[in-house]
Order: sequence, then structure tokens, then C-alpha cells
Amino acid sequence: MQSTRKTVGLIEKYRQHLPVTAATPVVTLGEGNTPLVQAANIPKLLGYPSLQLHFKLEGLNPTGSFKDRGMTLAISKAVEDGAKAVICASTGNTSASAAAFATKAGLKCYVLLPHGYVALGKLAQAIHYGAIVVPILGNFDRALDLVRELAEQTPVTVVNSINPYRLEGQKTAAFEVVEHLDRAPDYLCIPVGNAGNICAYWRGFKLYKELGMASSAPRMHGFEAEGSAAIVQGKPIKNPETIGTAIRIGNPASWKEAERARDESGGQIDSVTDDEILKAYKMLGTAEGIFCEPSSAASLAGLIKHLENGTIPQNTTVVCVLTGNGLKDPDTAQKITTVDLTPVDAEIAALKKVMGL
Ligand code: AN7
Repeated sequence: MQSTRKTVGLIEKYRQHLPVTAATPVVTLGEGNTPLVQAANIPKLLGYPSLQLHFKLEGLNPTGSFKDRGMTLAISKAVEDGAKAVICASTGNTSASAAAFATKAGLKCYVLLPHGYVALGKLAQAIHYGAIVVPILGNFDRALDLVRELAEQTPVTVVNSINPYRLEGQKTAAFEVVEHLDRAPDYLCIPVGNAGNICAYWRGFKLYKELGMASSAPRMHGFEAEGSAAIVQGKPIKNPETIGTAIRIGNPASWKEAERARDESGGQIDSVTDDEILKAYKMLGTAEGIFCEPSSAASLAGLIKHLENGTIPQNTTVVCVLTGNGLKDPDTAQKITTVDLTPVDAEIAALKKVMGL
């Protein structure tokens, strides 16, 4: 039987909205078109039964995070421009994505990582996809400074979100949200680290509104981790800390554009504590069957906070962006569990006893 459907990546699907031409070589791993899944239990559990809550499952992209949306474009353009090598600083997901797309394109990929603060799965990915992995004795912000300097001195193309193609690719997530809902949501809740993704979504929603694809655009509610909340505090954080290592960033590169997205949309950028992040992270698993990484749960943690203090009304449509896959960080899942994993005798009687059957 001949198939009438083939997998197309974002560049093919949204070509008219992206800075590509027929001459751009398309490097794709089948990214995008991720599920938008409506919550079954959390609204009732929280006491807001009229809340229309949806999760954008970005962890289902080919390398397990939203970074693939920007990377397909950044790497395709790097190839078009004749690059031979790319480089990024990363809290983990950017490095995994850059490594995968660079390998597919036949480019060399260098990644600078904050030593000791990258989730195991992400590190494994970067290594497995064949990147040159350099852990540094410094945090993400230092790594990004070093990347900028190296790019001035050597022929490497930066594929962090300071590369303009990254956010252009990432804006496609907003297109998908509008297409799946048949309208724009009233609110978008999203984790904020380097603050690129919130800008990208805002660009996408604004464009679809301008084009008449949606009659409105959502209020953008971004959430930093409390120990890394530079935008909320109005100053860079020298030693950022949080359980959400993906957003352990003290000097966001897209700070100013993120503030514009916040203000133009009538939204807010707020912070959530590690406890709030972990509570939301667990709730997604136990109430919805969704395993995202801790940083991603900042979106739900922030929504809960804003529902509680009335800054988001309960009779509304909200999309929480779940930016990365929980499988990337099994350590955190295991560290926080209270489940007793002591082995039991392989006998029916012993099983019945511990299972309460
Ligand atoms: C799962 O990989 O910065 O606010 O170097 O991996 O656009 O930075 C990751 C960021 C949210 C924050 N959720 O997005 C990196 C990196 C996850 C992430 C963010 C990241 P931005």
C-alpha cells in the first residue's frame, strides 16, 4: 500500500513563515507537530473544574525537548552559509539537540556544559550523537560568555538562542497551539531560563493574529526558578541555583525581548520555588500520566500560583508548555520518590501481603 502521509519537519510545514529559500538545505529529524493534551484530572484536583487546561508536550520532539524546533533551522542555515562547525553553551537540552542536528548535517559540534549540573540523559545524548563535550568549572552564564568569545576568535557558528534562526524556528510551537485549539488560548504558561522560548511563542502568536489565523493572542506568563529569577528581581543572579538545572541561568540572553513579550501581551514574569516545581512535577506524573523534566513543571507550578492568587481566572483556557522529557533526568525522579523499593520474596503470599491484595 502506498502511504499518502510522510513525515515532514517544521521547515517544510511552515516554510512561508520562516527565513528559508528553495536553496536552503533542510536538515530535519522530524521535529514539531507535538501533542497538545487536555488535562483529565488536575483542574478538579486543584478545585477549578471549569479550567480548560492543555499541555504542550515538547518532550516528544526527536531529542526530547523544544530545542529541536530552533535547531532544525539554525543548523540548516549554518549549512547554507558554509559553516563547518557549530558551538553552544548549554544546561543540557540545547547541547543534545545541537549535537543531533549537527551530526545529521555532517558538521562538527562543540558543547560547553556546566560541570555537575547537566541531567544524565542530556549528557548521554550529547556524547552519543558525537559532539565534542567540554564540561567547564563554571555555570551556564560563564559558558555562554566563553562561547561568544570563542566565536569571535575562531570559525565556529553559535547555535545558542542568540543565533537569530533559533527563535524563528521555535515560534512554530505557537502556530501548532492555535491550530490544535482552533483558537489562541487565553493564557500561555511557560518556564523561563535564558528567556528565548517565551519570546519565540509571542512572535508566533502575534504573527498568527496578524495573519487572521487567530482572533486574539494569549497573555504570556513566564516562570523563572526562585533561585535564578533575574528578570523578576531586575538584576543578574551571580550564582543561580535550582533543582531545575535546565533553567539554572542567572543572566538571560533574551531578557529585554522577554520583557517586551510580557508587556505587549499583558502577561507576567514571576518565580516559583523548587518545592512548587517538584509538587507540579509529581502531580503531572501521578494525575495525568505525563513525565516531564523538573524545569518544565515550572509552567504548571506557576499556573497553580496564579490561580491561587487570582492573577489567572479559573474560567479560562490555558496552555502549559512542558518543554522537555522527564526521561532525561531519571535521577531527580528517583531522588524525590518516597516509594519503598526494597525487593520482596518472589512468592505469591509475600506479594499479596505487600500489595494489600
Ligand atoms: C526543559 O539547553 O538553556 O527560556 O542550554 O531545557 O528559552 O532558555 C535550556 C532551557 C525550559 C528554558 N525548559 O527555555 C539549554 C537551555 C527546558 C529547557 C528551558 C530550557 P529558555
